[in-house]
Amino acid sequence: MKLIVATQNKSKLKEIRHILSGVGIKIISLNELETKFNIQENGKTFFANAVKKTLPVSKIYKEDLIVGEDSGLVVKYLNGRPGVYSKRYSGKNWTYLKNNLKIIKQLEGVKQKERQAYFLCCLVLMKNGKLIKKIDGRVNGFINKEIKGKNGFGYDPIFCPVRKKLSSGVCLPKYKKTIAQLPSAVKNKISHRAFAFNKLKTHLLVRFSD
Ligand code: ITT
Repeated sequence: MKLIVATQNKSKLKEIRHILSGVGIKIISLNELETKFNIQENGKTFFANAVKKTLPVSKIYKEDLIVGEDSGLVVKYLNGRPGVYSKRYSGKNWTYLKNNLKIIKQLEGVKQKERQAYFLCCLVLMKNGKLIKKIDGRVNGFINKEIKGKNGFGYDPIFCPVRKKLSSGVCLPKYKKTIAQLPSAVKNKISHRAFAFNKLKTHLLVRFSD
């Protein structure tokens, strides 16, 4: 049995592989499958989109475990946008840079305390067309006034996680930094994806350890 990650996003896959290392199950992604999937991410919720990505794969690769996730940035001042529209927020010819610039512009002149935002990751685990688990992961923070840092992907260069000491012993930096300014090992401990996939890791270890 394999664990198929229903994603085409290589940055996500890299993070997921890092977080799930040590589980002892072979992890592959959609890019390595013979069957190609044309997924329309047009759901109204992160959960609906996560199911849209995962269900068709689990109906064909019946023997395998399939995990898919939908994630995005939720900005309070923008009434929750970009939310499920995170990927193509700047339109048909979107790029990560254009998406980031659009948010910076929409929050121009907005005070620090009104710049709260969070990343959400909604993960679903399926087998043979059935939902086994749904897990949400979230990281709170705020939108920076400028783009900073080169690590990560997506909105990482404009998102500063709030400083707090985590149970894992990791402490976010004293001075505000965007996720893109943090080493990837730190992102993989504090991110929305880290929270969700660490819970999945525990589930997999309990279920498949002999
Ligand atoms: P798959 O659907 O193939 O998994 P995707 O890139 O389309 O890959 P999503 O729809 O889940 O992924 O993600 C929507 C967007 O949310 C993504 O394009 C990023 O802009 C943003 N995003 C998600 N996770 C992020 C993260 O960890 N850091 C920064 N931005 C993130």
